[in-house]
This record gives sequence, C-alpha cells and structure tokens, in this order.
Amino acid sequence: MSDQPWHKTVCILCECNCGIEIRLEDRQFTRIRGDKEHKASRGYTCEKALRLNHYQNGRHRLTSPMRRTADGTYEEVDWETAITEVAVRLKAVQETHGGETIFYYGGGGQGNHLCGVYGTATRAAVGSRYRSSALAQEKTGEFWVNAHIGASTRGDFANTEVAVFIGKNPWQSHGIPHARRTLKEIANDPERSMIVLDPRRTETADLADLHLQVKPGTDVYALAAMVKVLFEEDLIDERFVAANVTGFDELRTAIAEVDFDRYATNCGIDPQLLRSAARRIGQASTVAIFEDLGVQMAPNSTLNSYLEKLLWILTGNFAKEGTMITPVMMVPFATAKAGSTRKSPVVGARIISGLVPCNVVPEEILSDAPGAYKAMIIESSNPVHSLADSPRWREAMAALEFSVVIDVAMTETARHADIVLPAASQFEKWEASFFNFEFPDNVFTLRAPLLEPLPGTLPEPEIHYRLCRELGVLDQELLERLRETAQRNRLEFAGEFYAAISGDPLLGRLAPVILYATLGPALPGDAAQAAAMWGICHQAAMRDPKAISNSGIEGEGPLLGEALFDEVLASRTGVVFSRSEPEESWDRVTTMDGKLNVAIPEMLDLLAAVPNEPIEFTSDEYPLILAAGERRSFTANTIIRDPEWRKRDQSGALRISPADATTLGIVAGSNVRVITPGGAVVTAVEISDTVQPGHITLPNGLGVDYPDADGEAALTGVSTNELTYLGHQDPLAGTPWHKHVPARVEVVV
Ligand SMILES: Nc1nc2c(c(=O)[nH]1)N[C@H]1C(S)=C(S)[C@@H](COP(=O)(O)OP(=O)(O)OC[C@H]3O[C@@H](n4cnc5c(=O)[nH]c(N)nc54)[C@H](O)[C@@H]3O)O[C@H]1N2
Ligand SMILES: Nc1nc2c(c(=O)[nH]1)N[C@H]1C(S)=C(S)[C@@H](COP(=O)(O)OP(=O)(O)OC[C@H]3O[C@@H](n4cnc5c(=O)[nH]c(N)nc54)[C@H](O)[C@@H]3O)O[C@H]1N2
Ligand code: SF4
Ligand SMILES: [Mo]
Repeated sequence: MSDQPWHKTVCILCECNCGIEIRLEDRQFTRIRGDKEHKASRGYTCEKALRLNHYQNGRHRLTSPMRRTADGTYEEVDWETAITEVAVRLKAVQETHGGETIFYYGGGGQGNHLCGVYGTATRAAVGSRYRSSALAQEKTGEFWVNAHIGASTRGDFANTEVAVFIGKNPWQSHGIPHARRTLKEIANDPERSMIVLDPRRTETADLADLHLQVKPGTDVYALAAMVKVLFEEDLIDERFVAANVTGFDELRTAIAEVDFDRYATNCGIDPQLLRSAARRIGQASTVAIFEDLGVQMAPNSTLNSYLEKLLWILTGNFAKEGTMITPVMMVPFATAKAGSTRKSPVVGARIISGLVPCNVVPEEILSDAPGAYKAMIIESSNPVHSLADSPRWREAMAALEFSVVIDVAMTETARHADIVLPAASQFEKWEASFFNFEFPDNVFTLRAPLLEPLPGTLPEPEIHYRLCRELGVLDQELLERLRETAQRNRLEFAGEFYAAISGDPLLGRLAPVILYATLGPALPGDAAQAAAMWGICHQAAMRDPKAISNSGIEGEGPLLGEALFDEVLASRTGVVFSRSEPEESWDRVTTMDGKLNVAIPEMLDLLAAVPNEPIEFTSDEYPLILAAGERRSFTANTIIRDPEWRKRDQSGALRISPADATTLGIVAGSNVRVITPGGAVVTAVEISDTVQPGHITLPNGLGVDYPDADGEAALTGVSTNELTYLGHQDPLAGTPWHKHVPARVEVVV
C-alpha cells in the first residue's frame, strides 16, 4: 500500500481548487491529502476534499448516452446515435426558428471550466447567441457595479488589518486562500480586526471582533449608515479621493440624505456597534472586504454591492497590500461592459457579462413571443435544481423542442432532457478552473487525468468535436493541413492557425475544437484535451505581457505565449503565471479617466428610493424569512450526490431559533413542513441559537436523488428551489433573492 504513488490534482468542490494528492487502488481513491507542493494552497484543504471518492466512484455515474422515450423513461443508445440525434435536432431548431433560439446554460462548475471553452464551438456551430450560468444568479449585480466603478477586486485578507465579511461565511464557504487559517490568524492578532455582517452567528461571526447581526434583508440600511459615518466623522481618505475618485460631490449629496439613526434602527444593529464598525474601517491602515451571497441574493442586492465598494473606495483601500486588488487573470471571465445595452430577447432583461439573468430563462422559454428559446444545451450544471422555481423549470424543460444535457450523472435537469451525454469525470481528463484570483503571484493549475474515462463516457473536448463534425462546420482539409503543421513545428502552426481564423468569426469561435483536433495530437503526454489552453495562454500573453514576464516566464510576442503554455502543460502543482504588485491594480482600472467612479446614476437613484422603513416580505401567512441555501461543512452545490459523503448532518436540517421552536412546538428530532409562496417541503430540523428569531435556514445542494444499493433512486434532504419562485429578484441584475424567502413552518405529526 505505502509504495502506491500519489497523483497530483486539485479539489473540485469550491473555487479555491486546493492542490491535493490521491492514492489509487484500481479506480478507487483510497487516500487523499493536501499537496504541499501546490503553488497556491501549499497543503491546505478542508474536510470535504478528503472524501472525493464519492464524486469519482459514486453510483450516480452515467456510462451510456441516454435517450428519452415516448413514455418519459430513458433508454441507452450508443454514442454515434446520440451525437447524430443531437446534431439533427439542433439543426432542425436552427432551421425552423433560428440558431438564436438555442440557449446554452452552464459551462463548468467549481473545478471544470475547459468544458465551457469547448462548448463555445458547439454554440457557434448552431448559431446560438444567448447563454447563462450560475454567475447570473449570484454575481452579475456585483459585476455590473464593478464595470461602472472601473475595478474588479479581491481582498488581500492575508495582509489586511481589518477584514470585513458581508453576507459571507468563509469558514464554511472558503473563497479566500487558506480560509480557516487566515481567519484564525486575524482573530488571534490583537492589532487586527474582523467585522462580520450576517444575521446568523456563523462560524466566522464567532471569530469576529464585531458581529453586526443584521436583520435579514436590511443590509442596505446598515451599509448606507456606515458610509454615512465615514462622511460625518471625517473618515474619508481625502487625498486618495481627490486624486483617484470621480463623482465624489454627487455621492456626498446623495449620502447627506441618509438618516443614520433611522437606518441603524431599520437594520436592527445597535447604533454604537454599527458606528464602531464604520470607525474601525475608516481608521485602519488597510481594509479588505468580501461581499457574497448573503447580500447578493437578498433585497437591494446590486445596491448593496455598490455600497460595499464605497466602504473601501472612500477610505482609500485600493491597490495597496492588505487592501482591494485587481488580480491578473488567465481568463478574465467576470468582466462586464459599462456601456452595454444588450437585452434578453423576450422580456428585455439586462444581459450582464454576456449572461441572461437566470430568473428570466424559464419565462423566455415558456413565452409565445418571437425569439423565445426553443432548445437548450446544458453542460455541467443542474439548473432545474439550482435555479429559482424548480416547478417552473420543469415546465420550461418540457416545453422545449429539444434539450441535451452533458453531465456525469442523471441529474434533476437530465431527467427532463431529450438526450443525456455522459461526460468523463474531472479526474479522467485534462481540466482546469479559471477561478484564479491570487496576487501578487497568481497561480493557474492544469490537471492531468488520473484515470482513463469510465467506459461509456467521453471527455467534453471529444463530445464537442464530434458534435461540430456532425453539424458539418469543420473543414476537414483545413484540419488535416493544420494537423500536419502542428506535428512539424508549433510556431509555424501558430502562424497558419491564426491566419486561418482571422477574419472568420465562425472559425474563431470553433477554435477550441479545431485546436483539439489539430494541435491536440501533437502535444506530449496525450494532452490533446488541453489544446484549448494553448490559445488561452497566447491570449493571456498578449493581454498582460508585463505581469506574465514578471512571473519569470521568458519570451517575447508569440514566444511568451508558447513559453507560458509549455509551463502550464508541464506542471501538476500550479504555475505562477503572473506577478503584479498591488499598485499595478491601477493599470487594470477600466474607466476612461483611470479613476474610480462613485457616481453611478442608477445606484444613486436606487439609494434615493430606499424607503424610510424596510419593506417587509413577511405576512401573517408567511411570518418567517428563509435563507434558502446555506453553505455548511458538507455541502458542495450538487457536485457530490452520495449522501454518505456527508459525515454530519446527512439530511441537511432546517435551522430554527429556540424561541421560534418553542412557539411552534418544535422539539429536537421533529420533522417540519416549510411552506413558501413557491412550494412546500418536509425536512428534519435543528434548533440552533445561531439563528435569530424570525429567521430559518436550509443548506444548499441537498434534495438530489441517489441510487440505493438496488439502483432505486432515493432522495435525501430537501431541494431549496422547490421553495423559491420567479419574480423575487433584483430589479437591475435579475439575481434571485434566495436568502430572503417568506415562509412558515408547521410541525408534521
Ligand atoms: N461548503 C461549501 N462551500 C461552498 C459552496 C458549497 O456549496 N458548500 N459553494 C460555493 C459557491 S458556488 C459559492 S457562490 C460560495 C458562497 O459562499 P457564501 O456566500 O459565504 O455562502 P452562504 O452560506 O450561501 O451565504 C453566506 C452568508 O449569508 C448570510 N445571510 C443570509 N441572509 C443574509 C442577509 O440578509 N444579510 C446578510 N448580510 N447575510 C445574510 C448567511 O447567514 C450566510 O452565513 O460558497 C462556495 N463554497
Ligand atoms: N436556493 C438556492 N439556490 C442556489 C444557491 C443558493 O444559495 N440557494 N446557490 C447557487 C449558486 S451560488 C451556485 S454557483 C449554483 C450551482 O449550481 P449549478 O451551476 O447547477 O452547479 P452544480 O450544482 O455545481 O452542478 C454541477 C453539475 O456538474 C456535473 N459535473 C461534475 N463534473 C462534471 C464534469 O466533469 N463534466 C460535466 N459535464 N458535468 C460535471 C455535476 O454532476 C452537476 O450536475 O447553485 C445556485 N443555487
Ligand atoms: S472544498 Fe474548497 S477549500 Fe475545501 S479542499 Fe476543496 S477547494 Fe479547498
Ligand atoms: Mo456560486
């Protein structure tokens, strides 16, 4: 046993993608440990990574393409039949309704973003124009604000004096390097402080110096009141603002209207505590802030993002060590354009970062209006389960003329698709994640397969290549020529490849599969599936030559891209691909004048419209607020379906305060029914004094079925989106308010 080799890869369960090492016996992961040699995580993991065998070898794995039959059951079909049928039916939709009615959803989860890159080829092949992903139900409001402010930032928590977490529980959800270690370091250092804005006394809040236990959904009052204190108490960094900020006078006028006392009352936080938090931020030498789902999936979400940014901009906490930094990305996927006027085709919802708001997608399928989506390609995501209003999603899936799902499992979404294509797992192919947010040194990890694909499955590059070939968009003569050149010389290949695709937008979008089929076979180590990275490395080298050179990668022009690709291809422990000092964040500010813009008209209008009293979403019928989708120790979206994976809290109990439990007659071990305007579910319950009276919480990612030993699908826990509903969303970005669902609870007798 002990002489078994350790295989290097990364954990795929959250955006940190910690480096891990795995020991194999046959196809089983017998041991997993943190990889000390990984350039970013350096051996750190949380408890979840150690049980990844449940992902790799669970009974959920599909081993054959599946086709829906007339009675709604599925039959196994061979790959050739499946690929032909997908191509024929997508083509039929394209010819009848136009390719723009073919909607693409997904493109990757927490650890696999190459599949989405190859997916662009299939989208191009069928003329698809509209797409979305999970980002459009969490981050697009923030992306929109970033675009208007002019900076997309991450906090330097390792070096900051004051760490602020707004609707973010990094102890469980991570999202910052070595999260638990970093949190403990801050907590143990008397010179440093942690401020947490969260209605629940989370694990992170327990470590905080100041826990602002906000009344759910009223953050806008807390945040605006803190900004007000910065003005009132001369805590603005005047020099920074004068030199680097535009729109300050307009903002000052707007903030003058904020009534601190009233706002403090509205958010339920002790005014003195709220004031001390603002002072601590205003007086610190450095501040880093992380806002996440607690505000991004709650009322005033986009406005909250704007107010959060004001806290660090007004105090000059940008582009310095310990503050907010703009990392150099391998793929800058999160950028939105300030001037974009793109709208979704039916309801005219704002498209941000190229993504249609998730909440409007079912409506745009179920509409009779011209432009309604008629087909869907869904890849590595589970929208019927993960987006608001699962019942409406099931209706929408049923209304589509055709849908195909590419996944490792027969998911809640796959069960409504016409064809399901089984993907090789993330440990059976070359993969990578673009969640690279480190600085000053940023790290990118390309993973090599540890195992052959499970028989019957295919990696996505091969799936998309076959689809494109079947759709007739690949010029085989061109491919043959490029393939030959690639075998001879990569630089020559580069010249020929770019000459072929330049001036031909379709070929440009097919590039990933063209690279797979031409450069791919010439790559050492059977790395054909990594071929798209070659193009990505060249683009990165053209975009950020300085930061890439500073990381020690040598070469000029195309040679820099080549050298970067070689490094990426060779390393299993991550490559430091860019180095950029904090001050150089200024180089990446996107406003015309290079300053941070704080006067965004839409935000100032929304701020002026904030009502004097918070809007109550509760009523006699629904007296509680449900946070639908809390990150816990053993949740990871729906990446792992086997409930045995969870060491604790296997069925994901509803958390309720002791006071509410008493009122409702709930005792430990009760089952309760949770009822919302969207639906009802029955769940186990945990009485917890971490939850405020009036507030209840359910974990995310549960309520997925998993075959029992006899192969019968069995459900564990509840799926929160049986309870959420469309229309309950941010007016600007369309992001759902999952953390703020009116609800009532009844004991099940
Ligand atoms: N263990 C685990 N980690 C994960 C994931 C996972 O599934 N499991 N998923 C990953 C993904 S995809 C994401 S996007 C991140 C999300 O990471 P987080 O945003 O940190 O996760 P959540 O627990 O959903 O929400 C954060 C906090 O918001 C609080 N909250 C609820 N309502 C309100 C409110 O009205 N105001 C404020 N201020 N706070 C509120 C909750 O109490 C909770 O502590 O986690 C990632 N990491
Ligand atoms: N009510 C409520 N809903 C939420 C949230 C919430 O807090 N509350 N959180 C939301 C958030 S922030 C997010 S990010 C979303 C996440 O929701 P989704 O974006 O739908 O992502 P996952 O649940 O991670 O689903 C990933 C899918 O990829 C599949 N998969 C795994 N490996 C591979 C592979 O190699 N190839 C392919 N093709 N497929 C693979 C898995 O089987 C799974 O079906 O959920 C959201 N939904
Ligand atoms: S779940 Fe996230 S923090 Fe935990 S080991 Fe995996 S990547 Fe690292
Ligand atoms: Mo997410």
